[in-house]
Amino acid sequence: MKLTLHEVAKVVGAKNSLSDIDDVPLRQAEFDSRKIQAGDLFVPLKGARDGHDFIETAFANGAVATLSEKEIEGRPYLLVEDCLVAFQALAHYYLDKLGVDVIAVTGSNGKTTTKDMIAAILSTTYKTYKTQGNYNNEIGLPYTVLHMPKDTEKIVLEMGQDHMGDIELLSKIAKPHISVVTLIGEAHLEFFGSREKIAQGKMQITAGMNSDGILIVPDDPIIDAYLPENMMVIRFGDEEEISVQDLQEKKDSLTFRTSILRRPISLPLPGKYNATNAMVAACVGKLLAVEEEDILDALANIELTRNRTEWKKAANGADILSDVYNANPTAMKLILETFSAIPANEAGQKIAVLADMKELGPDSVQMHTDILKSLDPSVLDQLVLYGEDIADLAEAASRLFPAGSVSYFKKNASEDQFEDMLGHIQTILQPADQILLKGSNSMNLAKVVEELEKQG
Ligand code: 2GN
Repeated sequence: MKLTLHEVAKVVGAKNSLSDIDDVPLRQAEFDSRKIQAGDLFVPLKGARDGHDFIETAFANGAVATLSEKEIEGRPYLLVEDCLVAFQALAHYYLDKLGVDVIAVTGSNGKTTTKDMIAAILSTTYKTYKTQGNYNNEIGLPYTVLHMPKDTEKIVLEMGQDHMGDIELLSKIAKPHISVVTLIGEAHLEFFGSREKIAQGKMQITAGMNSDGILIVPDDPIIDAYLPENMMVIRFGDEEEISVQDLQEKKDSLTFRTSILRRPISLPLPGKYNATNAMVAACVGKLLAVEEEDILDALANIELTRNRTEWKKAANGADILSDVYNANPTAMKLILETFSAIPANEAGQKIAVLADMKELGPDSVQMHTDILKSLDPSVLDQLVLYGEDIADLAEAASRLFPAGSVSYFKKNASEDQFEDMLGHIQTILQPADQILLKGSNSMNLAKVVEELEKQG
């Protein structure tokens, strides 16, 4: 990070005096005290727990300073009204300071794939950085920005929405030059209530754009009402100038033509939606003057980061919400809230499979048990808990839920009931169900998802 402490103080409007504090260069900004290294700035955010409780751990791990909403004795800190607002202001400033060109991507499915494809194409020609994992919300986006290398020229930012207004905020922080909306999804998989609302929320991606902005959107008429008049709009789809033609699909690859490029595009991925994603990515490449040769090369060799928070389908038809990326109490509460807010399918159950969150320190068992507040017996039909520190949660939940709806499977140094858990899930999972899976990477829930996808 190319920022010093006093520079940050100015940007966030620190209310305390810095006369006794050295203006040191900052290495990185972190909100999870487990990630703090020597020279970092700690940003205490309110998640499942208040980050201010972990300020001392952050200093023990090497932080040189912290943001704080309250006064602190004996440690360098910057007093601010709201640490999240300060964090976002800092990201906004940093993009501007480094003069980075911003490409924003939103959409229901395929935003991660499209983001990866755009980044792969731009990387052939420019120093390019992109959103990592699912860091696409009001915390993840500023985090991504502050973690980009100092020589970044183009940044491809994924923007997710959980509530109306989320994308407006992200767009105003990032001020995109080019924005892509990949798809307006199905209302039953998001909790906006209607496709109109989903469309409206996504189209707020223009909120932070100027008249030199370029918006790339599907031909879906649902967005017609939200098209901006003060910037260039490019539409893609079967009846548009930019469309997928002569699509040839094989088992795990495809080729197609599009008016954007002279030669056909080859992709080592199946699925018509991937052709559309690649076409849109090629379009961004063209707009930013990447050679056709480089665009084709990048797409032919594309490697996707597995998105672990998108909806998937089980072989029996059930909807899977798989999220095994962030192992912390906040992420677990957030995903439970998201999952619980989505209406169940007709005659379908809602099943939550939760596994241990690792490295939570001495209060780990308590932090697992606190998850109880996010478990609603009137919403969740089945609860499957797996691990060691999660055992007390299983105990507490079985008192709250109807008999037979909570099951616990052990995993500790001497015993692992993984196969029993998998068998149990396969037994209870019906075609109309929705199932959430969440836990630390090392708990291997990814394997459960994989099995559910291929079973039968
Ligand atoms: O959902 S997120 O993961 N998110 C990140 C951004 O992109 C999108 C997804 C998310 C995570 C969000 Cl949105 C917000 C927050 Cl605040 C977090 C987050 O990191 N939360 C964390 C905690 C909470 N609540 S990380 C973390 C690690 N911490 C425990 C609590 C916690 C480890 C820890 C354990 C013990 C001590 C200190 C830290 C300790 N110190 N014990 N005694 N002294």
